[in-house]
Amino acid sequence: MIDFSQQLQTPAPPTMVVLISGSGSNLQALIDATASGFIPGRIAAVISNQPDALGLQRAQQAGIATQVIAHRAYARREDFDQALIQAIEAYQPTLVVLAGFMRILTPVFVTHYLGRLVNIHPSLLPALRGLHTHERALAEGLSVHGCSVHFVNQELDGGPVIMQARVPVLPDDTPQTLAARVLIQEHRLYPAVVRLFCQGRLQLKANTVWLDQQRLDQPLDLACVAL
Ligand code: NHR
Ligand code: GAR
Repeated sequence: MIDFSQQLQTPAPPTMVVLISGSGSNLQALIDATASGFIPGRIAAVISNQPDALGLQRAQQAGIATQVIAHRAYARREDFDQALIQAIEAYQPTLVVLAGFMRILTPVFVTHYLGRLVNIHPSLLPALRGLHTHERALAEGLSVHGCSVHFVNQELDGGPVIMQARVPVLPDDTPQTLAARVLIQEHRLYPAVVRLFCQGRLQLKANTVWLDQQRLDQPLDLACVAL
């Protein structure tokens, strides 16, 4: 007797939990990309550390479960991170996505989700780690700026970079005009990376990114990948 049951079971689609702190425009790009089928996965929940984050409304509009875990309610960072882990675990996600999430995560959190935790950062890492990247890009007189998606490890904004997108810095740029130009690319970049992850093509091994079972020796460039 031949057993066909394995073939008949279609694998469950990858599940994501998205962490936000603010407007959630990157979240919206991910919602749209899952709705269209570009990302073969589903967003199970959106969690914010800020009770008034606009992104919570975007999630509700899309019928996605939301939760607020206010960091202010916790005396220690580790306590906040434990509460976050507990909330996330209810969804058993394949991937945890930081999308404009503004709290530094402690080793207990990063270790728990190592290899399935990604962040989008508004600079061409390793340049301009930390905050206020657009101001600093202008102050340093950079002619090229952009955004990066990386696996999160213990080193703040220091995890291995998966993919980047570049934008020119223009003569009359202000931090606001530059941020807006970068954000347009973020909304293309993040779905592209999350799609690869959900397709099972991305892995973190020994602090290195692997794509299709091959080590990446430099970040992918959004402009050069076939989507
Ligand atoms: N956590 C770890 N461990 N590693 C990373 O690479 C992380 C992270 C948490 C968030 C996003 C990051 C960014 O892309 C991110 C990457 C917040 C801060 C920060 O200083 C820095 C970097 C990032 C996010 N946060 C202040 C804090 O005390 C709070 C600032 C605020 O609330 O406005 O946590 O840029
Ligand atoms: C984005 O530019 C993102 O790269 C940046 O905050 C913005 C969030 O926008 N992230 C960080 O600076 C992380 N520290 P969004 O809430 O509209 O997605």
